[in-house]
Amino acid sequence: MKKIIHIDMDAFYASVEERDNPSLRGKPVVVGGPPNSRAVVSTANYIARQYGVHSAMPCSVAQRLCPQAIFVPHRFSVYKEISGEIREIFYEYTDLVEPLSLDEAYLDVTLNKYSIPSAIRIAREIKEKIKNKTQLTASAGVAGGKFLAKVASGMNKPDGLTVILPEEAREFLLKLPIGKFFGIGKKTEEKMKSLGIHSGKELFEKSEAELTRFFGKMGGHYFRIVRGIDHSEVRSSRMKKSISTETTFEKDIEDLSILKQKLKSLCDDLERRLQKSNLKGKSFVLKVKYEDFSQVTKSFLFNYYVQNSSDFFDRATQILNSLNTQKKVRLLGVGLSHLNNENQDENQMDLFSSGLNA
Ligand code: TTP
Ligand code: MG
Repeated sequence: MKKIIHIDMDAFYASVEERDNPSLRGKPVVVGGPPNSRAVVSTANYIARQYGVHSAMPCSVAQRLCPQAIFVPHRFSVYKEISGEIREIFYEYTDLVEPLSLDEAYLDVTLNKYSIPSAIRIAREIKEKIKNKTQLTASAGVAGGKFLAKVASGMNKPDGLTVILPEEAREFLLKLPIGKFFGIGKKTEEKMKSLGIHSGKELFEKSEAELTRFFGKMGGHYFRIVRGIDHSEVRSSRMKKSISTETTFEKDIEDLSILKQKLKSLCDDLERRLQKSNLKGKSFVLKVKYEDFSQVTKSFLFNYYVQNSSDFFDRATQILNSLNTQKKVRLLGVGLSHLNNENQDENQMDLFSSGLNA
């Protein structure tokens, strides 16, 4: 049985702003803006959330819901720095850390650097260290798999520590609303509900064959997670070999200028992913799949590490220009490998082998 911890900072950006500006405390705070603009809310503190303000809502709507809210602009460099600080705390315990965003990560502490047997104790220590180092609170979830750990961390926010023991998992999953299951977004939730599946209980009652018929490959996944079977690995960014993103178009595309626009947004997305994992790479790859499903990948090796879209977009465009223009394009993908984590990789292997020998 694995021991997984999911850590998620509480109202992250907003809490940072309150920390650094005490006059905001006790008031509804919205990070994003300016108010009355088309900009969206990045996050709101818990007071503002009581008025219905939430992430991704247009700021104009947020202001209407909560006219007394104080809007503060982002300070990404500060959030990134804090994110680095909390990751260092995680790495004290294990290198098996999978960050999901600046404020959130999975940790596999089954084997950990201090050989602490209790994942609950580690979670408590990590929360305390985060508090001491950053003056911010985090919520933690502890369970035998990633999915349950993530649900758990959201259950007692803020400053929560929620444990789902293996013997409690079954009952917990049966009661869980269907939209809270991992891999079930808004669309799938609707589809589940139209099939009469509103919670884990009804999901549990469906056969694997039935679920596969309705949901394809994901059917098997839903069948397993509702039974508490969740073997997905914590994938350490320190071990990542490449970072990539791709998109299949709703309609095959012929027009080169449209393809270039798509390529631009893919490159921007790749940049975001690289920044999120704090990684850079040297080998750029463009993947193109055509309407007849034939596929080409072309790569270009930089002699320095790149992370920004502006560094690799021109190169990507050149590659795209050099390709077959007769066929319509079904899918575009971009990626970077030769990442600047390769030495860390070796360190990790060392730590692991000594850990296992101990
Ligand atoms: P979350 O962890 O989703 O939210 P949160 O930390 O603000 O609140 P909670 O206590 O519920 O965890 O996201 C972390 C940060 O990511 C958040 O502070 C701001 C940013 N963010 C956006 O910029 N846009 C978004 O749509 C979301 C969801 C988050
Ligand atoms: Mg959070």
